[in-house]
Amino acid sequence: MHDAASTDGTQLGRCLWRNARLATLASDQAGLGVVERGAILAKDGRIVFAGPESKLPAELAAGVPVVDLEGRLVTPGLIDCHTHIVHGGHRAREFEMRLDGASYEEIARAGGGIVSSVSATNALDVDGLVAASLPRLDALLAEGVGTVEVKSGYGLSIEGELRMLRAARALETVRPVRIVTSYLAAHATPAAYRGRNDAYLDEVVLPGLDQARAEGLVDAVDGFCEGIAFSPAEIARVFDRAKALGLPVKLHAEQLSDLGGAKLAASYGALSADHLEYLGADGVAAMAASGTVAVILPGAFYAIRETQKPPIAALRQAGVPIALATDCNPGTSPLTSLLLTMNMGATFFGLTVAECLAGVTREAARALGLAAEIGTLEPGKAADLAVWNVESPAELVYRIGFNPLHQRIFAGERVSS
Ligand code: DI6
Ligand code: FE
Repeated sequence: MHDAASTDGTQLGRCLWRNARLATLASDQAGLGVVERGAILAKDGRIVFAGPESKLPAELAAGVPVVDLEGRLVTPGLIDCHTHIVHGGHRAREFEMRLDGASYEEIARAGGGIVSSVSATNALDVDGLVAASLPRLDALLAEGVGTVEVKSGYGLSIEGELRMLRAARALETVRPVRIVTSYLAAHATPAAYRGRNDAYLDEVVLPGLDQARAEGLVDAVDGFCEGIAFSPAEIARVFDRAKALGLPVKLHAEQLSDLGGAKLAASYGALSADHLEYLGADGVAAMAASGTVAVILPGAFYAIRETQKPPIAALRQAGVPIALATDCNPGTSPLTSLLLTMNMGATFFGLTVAECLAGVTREAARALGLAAEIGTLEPGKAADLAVWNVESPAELVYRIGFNPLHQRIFAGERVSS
């Protein structure tokens, strides 16, 4: 983890922020869990108190540096729980092809899409991948993001996938951020294995997962369950290996069609199923039963001009937790704004302000298996905070392309200007 260098004189990880409006997102509170005239006390990078300043025991705050937030809004540090920010090159040419009428699927079947990012990614070493990713990471951090999930999936060879995961881990050493990695070799089949998915699984995906696990490079295992990618049966082979290695799973599911991917993921107790435009009632029921989080990705919906919306009302009715993420990737979602993602989640899919903010904090943490560590302003959680120049939490969702961040706090240290 990056050693956050204190920039406002507070001792490492110790500070009292007072005179603030807190949106705690605490799960035992209705809506945003707003606390007026609130205070947050952190010690050793963790929250020890978050609540009305009047209830803060004086002895607890004795000798701790104090910062007056002048009535500003404080939320948990934002969490982008689904990104592909580590990759080489771009796909602007395909963007033009789609403007000329080609569909995402047609481009993929013609050898474009994910496979076309592979050569640009594999042309870079770890340092090159880190350098290529930093502008995307910095754009996220500038909007108060403190945790980013990063997938492999553009190497499509054992060494290429491991290199991507090493680069993802390296991002934590050069920026004050928490990086969570997902192994996504089952993203697409490289040209050498075209039409031979099982051979690709046997010779690359599964042995690559073993090596990634052995090197401590992987926190979860992901896959792309789709007609242009992998079948439920093929994904099940990857998930069986993940299970044998003691790794949690998640899945790109029902993005372009309903293959029963979310249901399969739920049967493995998946942390999340992501995209879900074509999710059916059986998939909703399976996710509700397993506690699998629905990660909604409006950037991809927008960029490929999808018309089928994910079944938000059914997910809400069934009590399925709903998260939001950028899906930042060069093909279907070259989006590096979690604030704009929230605006899209509300405007396209009818998510409420509270659902959007929970979707990039508490529920995003849940989608990463980190609900005990981050995602709310509660004692015991990491002191990751975002301080905003807004009067109302709704302004964080309502604006389009505007960043009202005042300060970002990571592990109890101010890390932004
Ligand atoms: N679904 C997506 O939208 C991205 N990956 C996936 O499984 C697309 C990634 C790309 O086109 O580069
Ligand atoms: Fe994705």
